[in-house]
Amino acid sequence: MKSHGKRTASWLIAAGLGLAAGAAWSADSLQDVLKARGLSQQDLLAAAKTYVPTGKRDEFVAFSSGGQSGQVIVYAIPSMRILKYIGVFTPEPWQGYGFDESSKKVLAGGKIDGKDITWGDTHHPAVSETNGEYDGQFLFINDKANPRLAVIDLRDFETKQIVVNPIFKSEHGGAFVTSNTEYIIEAAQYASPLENKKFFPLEEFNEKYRGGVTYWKFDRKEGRIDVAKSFSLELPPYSQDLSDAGKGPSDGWSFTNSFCTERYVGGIEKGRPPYEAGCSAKDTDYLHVINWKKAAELVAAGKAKKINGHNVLMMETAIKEGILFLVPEPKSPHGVDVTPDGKFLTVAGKLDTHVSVYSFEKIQAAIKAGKFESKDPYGIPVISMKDALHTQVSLGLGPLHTQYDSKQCVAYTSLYVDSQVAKWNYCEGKVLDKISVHYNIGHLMTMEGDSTKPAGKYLVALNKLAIDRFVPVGPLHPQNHQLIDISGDKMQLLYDMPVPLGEPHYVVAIDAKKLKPAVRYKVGTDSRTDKPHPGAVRAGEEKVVKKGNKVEVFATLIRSHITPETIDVDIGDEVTINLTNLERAQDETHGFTVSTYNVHASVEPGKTVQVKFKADKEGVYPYYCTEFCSALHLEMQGYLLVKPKGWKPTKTTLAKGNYTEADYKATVKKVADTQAIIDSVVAYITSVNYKDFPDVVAMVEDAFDQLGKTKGLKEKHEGFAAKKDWENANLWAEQIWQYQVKTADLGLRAKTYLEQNGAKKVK
Ligand code: RUQ
Ligand code: CUA
Repeated sequence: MKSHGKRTASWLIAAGLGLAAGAAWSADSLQDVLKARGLSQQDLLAAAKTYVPTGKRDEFVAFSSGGQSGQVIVYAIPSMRILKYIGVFTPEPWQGYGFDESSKKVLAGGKIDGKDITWGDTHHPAVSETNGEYDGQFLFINDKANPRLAVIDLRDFETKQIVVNPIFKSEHGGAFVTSNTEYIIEAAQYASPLENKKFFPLEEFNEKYRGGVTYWKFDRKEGRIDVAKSFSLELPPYSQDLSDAGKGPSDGWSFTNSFCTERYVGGIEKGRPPYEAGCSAKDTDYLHVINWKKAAELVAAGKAKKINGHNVLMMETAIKEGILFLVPEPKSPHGVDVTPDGKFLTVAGKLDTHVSVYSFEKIQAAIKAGKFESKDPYGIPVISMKDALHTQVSLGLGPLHTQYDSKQCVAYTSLYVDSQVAKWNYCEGKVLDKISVHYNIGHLMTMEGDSTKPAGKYLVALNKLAIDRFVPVGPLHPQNHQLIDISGDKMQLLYDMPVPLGEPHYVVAIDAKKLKPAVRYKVGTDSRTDKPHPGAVRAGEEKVVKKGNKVEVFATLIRSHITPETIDVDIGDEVTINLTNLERAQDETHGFTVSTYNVHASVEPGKTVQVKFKADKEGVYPYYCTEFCSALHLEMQGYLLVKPKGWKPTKTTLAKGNYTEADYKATVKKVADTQAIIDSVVAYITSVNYKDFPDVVAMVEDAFDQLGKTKGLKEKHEGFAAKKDWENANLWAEQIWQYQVKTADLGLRAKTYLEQNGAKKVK
């Protein structure tokens, strides 16, 4: 312990005096490097376009579906550096998600029929919008396998809510938001009876199975979905697929693709042709055109039917009220994507080489004129394709999804079979450029490319296969996201990024400047409810309350101790530990775990988290902070003592250390030396314009906060010294040094920051 302290002291001195050697650049010239690494000029250009120098930040932040991991992956563009995984449908230990009580409650919102579902097939993330533009406040994502939708608050990048679709058994066409995030759209995929747990044989598919679209009402002030105000629209048992909300002139409407309008039921095991054959037999499927604004009014007027306690507007009502229409679209279509101006919708053919551009104006004209070519078997009016089409463009094989550029009329469509991205003009209906990707692209994404104001610049191709692109890591390959420069006339491939967490179906990217996440919580906040946590305490209020076999601990965390440092319980006690992080400093998160009790908390500055378990095994269980938060992180520890039945103490004092007067004097000297370093760092900081750097101002505040904690300790150690209690005298002096170390650590960090960011001398 003592020698560790000494080493730290000399390290501090070295750093404080600026003796640490800086890394020197090797003498290679650019040409040498190109030659040695076998790089071309083109590679160099691509590298320069993606490289974000140390200390600098990226321009865009991407939120990627984490596929089967049930999480969200956050990465930055153009560097393609991964910033974070957000636990959504799946427990995520680092963030304590699913290991502390509040986050368990969020996950419990995703239980279906009383059962935990601890994975998700996440597909489509969506950023909240204001007037059709990304506003950076919330993120939504769906789970296709278990029809659920999650709300993530971008103020802290935490999942706040999971809702289960009350009538579907799967859902693919979500999450898509309306222009002002009034609703989050979620369309069913595989038709099934809407009434939960009702059985109907496949022979009754046409009569009893149904699809639909759900409109989840979003309460922006609460930051939560309002389940009671949400509703669905019953639709035929066509496999409703991707959706999009109208914008501008088409605001108030939504569009949902479908496939398998054949309503074919397979049975390959019985000798029937399989689904894939029967579901692609017809030349066209249907685009559903829905007036959601009117639908919401009808629901409010009591015209919906309750199914599983949820408001469902039945097809019959929707047809009668004139809010539901169909338009044929080429064979097994996939994406439907409304143009930034809201005037057109592009639909990709998947099994057709065309992208079809529908005109919203023409669709409206047909509706107004009552001009329909037919009705589907359920009586829904069908607008003819030619009455609705603006143009069709042959792009290539397997068109799937479309995104838009900041340049007028320019769109990009992924071509799955061709493994290409096509750049084309949707106003004039002509192809502009094509680029090969590797391999078999699914979605693609441009910056804010599905909003009313796409930002252009970059495109990411989300390829379904990586095959030979990376160092092999076994039969399961990473996914491959490829970054493409779209700023010029020709697209240019810049970078391959392996994604090793699941198949990300879709990504959205937002201008990084629009995100303003907090660095700390108001002290005592339960981050999952945004409310004060009942278990929060302030410094000095820590306590252990025992009632019968229930033990509740109210603890605090701050560099580098957990208060309390011992927790005594009897075997069988139910233990609840509330932990409040008292730090105000940026990035001073403490973690918490108790050996072998499967609890873990991530306690960011200001947060209060609760963990709970039954102390059902006698023994000694260390608990500690799991984040390397300070030089004395390893010492941020304590013991949970689980005593057996009837145990009585025989020894009542702790072992003493052998501290002498000389030890005490040495510690006092160390304190004085360290104070001199602190003073010199403070002198440097105050000699420059540190007040112009908000991050430094925060560090300086934190440093003085740490130093402030030494108040009264000098009197304390001197008091013990007067009584020749060298143990207490030495240890309380040592505690001053602990706070000094943290102060100096912060001061040095601030000094380095100032030196690297061009701080200027002030008089
Ligand atoms: S879709 S398969 Cu977004 Cu192309 Cu899910
Ligand atoms: Cu707190 Cu480590």
